[in-house]
Amino acid sequence: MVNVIGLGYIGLPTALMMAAHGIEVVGTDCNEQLVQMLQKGHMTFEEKGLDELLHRAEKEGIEFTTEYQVADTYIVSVPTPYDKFSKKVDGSYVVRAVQEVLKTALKGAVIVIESTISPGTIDKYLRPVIQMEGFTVGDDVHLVHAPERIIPGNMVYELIHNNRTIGADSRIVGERIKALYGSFCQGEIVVTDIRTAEMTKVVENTYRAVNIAFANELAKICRHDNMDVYEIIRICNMHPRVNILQPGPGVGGHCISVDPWFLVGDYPSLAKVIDESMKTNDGMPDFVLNRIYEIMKEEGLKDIGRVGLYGLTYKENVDDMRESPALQLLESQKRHLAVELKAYDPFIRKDVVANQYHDLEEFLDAVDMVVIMVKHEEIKEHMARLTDKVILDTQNICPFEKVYHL
Ligand code: SAJ
Repeated sequence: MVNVIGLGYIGLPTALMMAAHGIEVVGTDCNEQLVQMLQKGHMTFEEKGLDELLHRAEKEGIEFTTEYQVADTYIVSVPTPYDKFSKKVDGSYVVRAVQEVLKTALKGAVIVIESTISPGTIDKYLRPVIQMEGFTVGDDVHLVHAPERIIPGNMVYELIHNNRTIGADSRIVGERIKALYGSFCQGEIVVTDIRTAEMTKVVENTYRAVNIAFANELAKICRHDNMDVYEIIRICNMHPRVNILQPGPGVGGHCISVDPWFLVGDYPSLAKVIDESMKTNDGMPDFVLNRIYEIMKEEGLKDIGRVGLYGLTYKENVDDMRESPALQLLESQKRHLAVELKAYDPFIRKDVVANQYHDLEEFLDAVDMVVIMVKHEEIKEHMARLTDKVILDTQNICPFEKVYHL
């Protein structure tokens, strides 16, 4: 039986996917409200295809509880927040989850860590904790790192089709977990050692962060001399060995905006390119703020209260606001004691910022300038409603002739 610990953005889809493929799964989470919702058959966040997967998993008998189960396999997918000052990962949730697992684990059980951790965490923290509890790694329990790779917005598809990495101390344990993931994963599953698996996860996200930073830097260079960064990237990408990502208002989410800092934190004198890239990305919300002021001046707009941000989530078509560039921009504005901009996001139903609207029409009626922060499908479908607005399009989706860009 597989006990999935932590039913958030990664643990829940993984638990559902395994159950839907005939594996006996119990999902455990300390949040009682969340567990109750799942027990009643309600999804806890919005993601394409997950409702249907929940129903399939329910039919196969998945259970949700706040209790750790007696099991031979555990998948730990609890949060790993990071400290913004030290740039180090806070592994305390993972440590606590593993300590709890030890209380119920069958002899020889495998504890699979899916949570993103900084390279070396398993050696530095988890092995000693397990030993301190009186257990022997490799005999009483086994450790595996199977970093998740799915992208919010396309999780169900990617769970099935992405290649995966399994880091284990021994081939036998690695193959056992490979077979478990192979029950639903059609991609190639590579078995390697734990340190390599930890590093690959962070390196993958760092590669993307550096590539986005390059695009953001190009956007700034092009702004300086009035060149079209999108056209330049488009043409460069026609070269067979060039693949530049897109500039944007900043990098959000819990991964690409966070993981590369682990390398900077652990190797400060070596990780120079990564450090600069992260600073470039982190500076983008302020760059957008400056663009707003420049454009307001150019257009003779005086009232900052009639400027609105479209989109509060960290990217399109998800309801996740972690490290979102829009929130960073509003925070920065607040620090400068400025009147906060108006804001609207179709995915955010609770009030999370001042001057927030919950209806697109009302939002548009209340503003003269719209800053497109996120390219949700909704705004693409209602583009015609923006014809009488001054537009700063940070996502390059607006087809009008007169549009301001980054
Ligand atoms: N972004 C840009 N320009 C781009 C692409 C993205 O500015 O060309 C921005 C997005 O708007 C967003 C941020 O970057 O704010 C990150 O979005 P994303 O779609 O690139 O990635 P995430 O954070 O949703 O998911 C990433 C994925 N990692 C990689 O692609 C290497 C996913 O596969 C991982 O599972 C996930 O991190 C994770 O949990 O680690």
